Amino acid sequence: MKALVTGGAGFIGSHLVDHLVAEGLDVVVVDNLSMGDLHNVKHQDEVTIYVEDVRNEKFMQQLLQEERPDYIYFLAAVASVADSIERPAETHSVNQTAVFNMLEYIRRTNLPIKQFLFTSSAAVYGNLPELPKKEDSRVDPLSPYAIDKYATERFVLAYGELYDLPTVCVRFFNVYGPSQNPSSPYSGVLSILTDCLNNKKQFTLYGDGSQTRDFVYVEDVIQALWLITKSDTEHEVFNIANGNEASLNAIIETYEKVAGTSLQIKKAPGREGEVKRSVANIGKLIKLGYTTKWSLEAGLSKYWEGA
Ligand code: UD2
Repeated sequence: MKALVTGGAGFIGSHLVDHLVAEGLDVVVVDNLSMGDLHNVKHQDEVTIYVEDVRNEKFMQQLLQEERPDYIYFLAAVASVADSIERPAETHSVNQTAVFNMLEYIRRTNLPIKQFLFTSSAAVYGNLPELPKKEDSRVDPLSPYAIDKYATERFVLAYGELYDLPTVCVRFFNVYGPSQNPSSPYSGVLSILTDCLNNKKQFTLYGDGSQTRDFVYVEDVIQALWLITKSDTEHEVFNIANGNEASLNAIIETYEKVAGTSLQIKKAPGREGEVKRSVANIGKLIKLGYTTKWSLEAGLSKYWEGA
């Protein structure tokens, strides 16, 4: 069995690649290294890596013909709401057009695949008050990023139904863990907190810290992705989260305890378009056998150990 992972040198992608290699699959990675890093890929001698952009349609078509993957995990994305607001056309070309082009090519050429998994985001839910978010909760995508993710989900599912393709979508909540790049102000807050605690840097807290998030350790995310693959599920959407709501203040307090050091905090106004509360219902995943192995404290301890 062979798996193609786009974005396989990125944060979540590289953890997925490790897992797929351990499961005995042949793994092919496409990554343009815009956020990813080849050092993230542990078993480079066992993985075929193409440093390429998923927007290079000709290249991607040739790759599919030559490699003929059974499983396709589409993780390549500009994973930033703020970027999508600043550069909507460019982020659209990655977050939607590249995925659409691949699906269309698979349809036109009848390429046999076992699963096409698209990674979407909790961003699709926007700021509506219903909590916890279920996969069939109302959506309210507010940014180009969220609109691209939601619209692409719909393409992926419609292609699945209309052309009998084995497609599935996941919505990541706030994923954290080793290899998450802290270099941009829009990087995951836990990668920034780790960097600040480790290097005695000042942390900018946007808002009063009462905003909540559902943080899920990357190993649990990989567990979820693999369960979805093994279950041969089709035409479904799954939340991938921990199922617990924690405020940023509580997270900071827990992380300070874990790290045994205190954070220097500078307060700043809340970010525009910020989601106030976020937590997932993970019942659908649990039905597939998902059990969260990492509480926030355990995940933070493990993350801190390696930092
Ligand atoms: C997450 C996703 C984003 C999108 C969005 C949908 C990540 C990294 N981002 O954004 O891609 O799917 O959910 O709603 O998972 N914060 C600070 N200081 C900092 C950085 C962040 O106070 O230096 C705050 C930030 O204002 C927010 C919280 O920490 O309230 C989490 O921020 P984040 O960027 O990690 O994730 P989020 O939920 O905004």
